[in-house]
Amino acid sequence: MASKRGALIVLEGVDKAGKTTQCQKLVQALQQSGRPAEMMRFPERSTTIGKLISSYLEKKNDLEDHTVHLLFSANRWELVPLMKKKLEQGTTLVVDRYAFSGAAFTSAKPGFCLDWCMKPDVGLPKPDLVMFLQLSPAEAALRGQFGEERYETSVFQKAVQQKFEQLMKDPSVNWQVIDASKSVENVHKDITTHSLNTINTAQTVPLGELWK
Ligand code: ADP
Ligand code: FDM
Ligand code: MG
Repeated sequence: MASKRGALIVLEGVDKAGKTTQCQKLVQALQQSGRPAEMMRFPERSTTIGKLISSYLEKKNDLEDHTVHLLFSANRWELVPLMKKKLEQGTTLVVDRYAFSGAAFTSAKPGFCLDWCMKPDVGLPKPDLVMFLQLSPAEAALRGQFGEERYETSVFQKAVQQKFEQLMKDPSVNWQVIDASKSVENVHKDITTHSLNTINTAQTVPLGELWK
């Protein structure tokens, strides 16, 4: 019997949009309703590559810009066998950032084009749904100060937002823009509705390949 695969669901958005909060709530809600679900995040800081990335983000070491871009991508590729296994077993994966952050953040740096930045992630498992948590810089500022990590400045975040907007024009990806300015509970309701629809339809179509 062909068992039903899980769905690959990604949350993207700028700093403080509520990605981590909502990934956790979605996984909890899916599990409570009897649907196998697990959270993943990128970067996954626990691997050897992830530790290099983490210390780069914490500004404990510097890495050349192309090099760190390829490490972020490698950090996704190293998790692909596990992701595929879980999806095949019927577990829905709820992922906090993915290749879209990869392309948006690096291409916001001087001297990088979006096209080059997307290349290393071509062929990754394609998300069945990518929800972009939309929040204005003013509203994000109300949620607290920027942290100490690399990229956490308003100028850079605005450039990243513009790159996300370019990526969202790609009709080969199932983008849903979510109004992240609502309350945690109301954002959760919107995200749950989209996710349940996707979990049902993912069972009838094979997992795709990103940007191919
Ligand atoms: P991200 O992972 O996108 O950076 P977080 O989930 O860490 O965002 O949330 C950033 C901050 O904003 C946290 O303090 C969180 O409690 C708060 N927050 C998250 N969602 C909302 C919301 N809908 N309304 C108000 N505050 C929120
Ligand atoms: N980031 C994340 C990248 O620059 N490239 C990537 O491929 C990914 C997945 O890492 F500033 C950046 C985005 C953000 C940081 O922060 C991760 P969080 O708070 O762990 O999401
Ligand atoms: Mg987060």
